[in-house]
Amino acid sequence: MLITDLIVTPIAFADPPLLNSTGVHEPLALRTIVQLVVDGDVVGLGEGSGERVVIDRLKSVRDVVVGQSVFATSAIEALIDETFGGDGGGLSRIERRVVFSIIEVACLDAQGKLLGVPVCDLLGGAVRDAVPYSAYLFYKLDGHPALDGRPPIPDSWGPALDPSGLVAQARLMIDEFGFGSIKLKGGVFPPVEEIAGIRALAEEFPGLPLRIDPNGAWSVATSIQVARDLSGVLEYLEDPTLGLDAMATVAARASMPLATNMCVVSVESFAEGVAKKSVGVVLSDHHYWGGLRHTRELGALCDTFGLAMSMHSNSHLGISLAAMTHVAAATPHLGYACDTHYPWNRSDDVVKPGVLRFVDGAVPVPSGPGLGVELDHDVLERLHRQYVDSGRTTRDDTAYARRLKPGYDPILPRY
Ligand code: GKR
Ligand code: MG
Repeated sequence: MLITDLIVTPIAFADPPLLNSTGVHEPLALRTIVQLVVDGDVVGLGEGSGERVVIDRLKSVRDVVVGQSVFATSAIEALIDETFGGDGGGLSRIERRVVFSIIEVACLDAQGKLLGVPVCDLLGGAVRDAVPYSAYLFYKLDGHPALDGRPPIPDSWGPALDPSGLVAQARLMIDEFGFGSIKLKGGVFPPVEEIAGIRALAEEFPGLPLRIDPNGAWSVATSIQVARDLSGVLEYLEDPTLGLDAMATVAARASMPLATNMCVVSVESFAEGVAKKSVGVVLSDHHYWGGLRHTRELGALCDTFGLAMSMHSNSHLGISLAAMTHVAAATPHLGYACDTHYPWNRSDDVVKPGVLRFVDGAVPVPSGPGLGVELDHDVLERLHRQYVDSGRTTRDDTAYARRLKPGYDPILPRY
């Protein structure tokens, strides 16, 4: 059962103008879809970053991956490490794992299809039938404004620039998806305004766990103040400030646990984060941690060192959602509803509708072989064309924000 081809297709899909601490989401988000062919017949799917550098690296390992057994993911990882590590380019472990993760997921999808079992069974089996996700709220503009001759791009979400806009957005999401917890992407407005947003959500949705993530936009002093103000209101506070030391200082004074997808991001930073007591919750992400099996290992590591585990996301489509759902289902230690951007991007999904659905805020684990989702080749072709026509090769929220508001300064910490 040998890998006979690796097809790498960059795509671009519609994304609303979501605000964060570094700028604004552009009208198109970039992603890469991988089709890994086994014995010229079975195709495993993978999805990951659409950054040009990742696409180039994926293409450059094609010859290394082709000819390997689809079951030999450890050997494939070693070959990718050899290609890019040390003398082979000196890439960091995280950079190598970003490449490997997309290929590993495609291998697991193909393995599942060959064996007639779902991917979660290849990870030890599901410990939950459905994976809870949280409503991921963003401050947002009322559609992408007209720019350089391009007409405005409206969307159905409406603006969210104050507490009532956030509450309206949460209502839309919860009504449609049934989410049982809420995360707010912060770091956009002065903390006092974002605290008011969280309080409005707490009032409107009593009992729903709440989180805020300003992506390091706050100083240590501001983070401590916000932690005090929101004591008893947040289930966790995500990346209020930057770096393991600053996070440790805040963690020592905060009543709620601190969570991160920014300062504990690898095995190396994990050890340092544990020693410094920087965080209480690690946000896993199979795209960065090296695939589904390494994510499960991260669960065991967190368990061993007394840390909780949740899951991070970035703009993504259904292949990633399926992979996230399988690994979350098979990771006993994962104890919080996971993040997902899927509601923002689902209208442009590359997988055929029907399998991925939200029931009371949770995605039932797909039961078909492999990831259980099917690629829609027409949509793939359309999104690839969109990618080519856009001329884009990288995500740059700051550059886009500056085009909308000249002089925009993303300096961190900002408050
Ligand atoms: O989509 O703007 C965004 C988020 O800010 C994303 O880029 C982050 O990586 O969601 C992520 C997070 O939790 O930090
Ligand atoms: Mg985060």
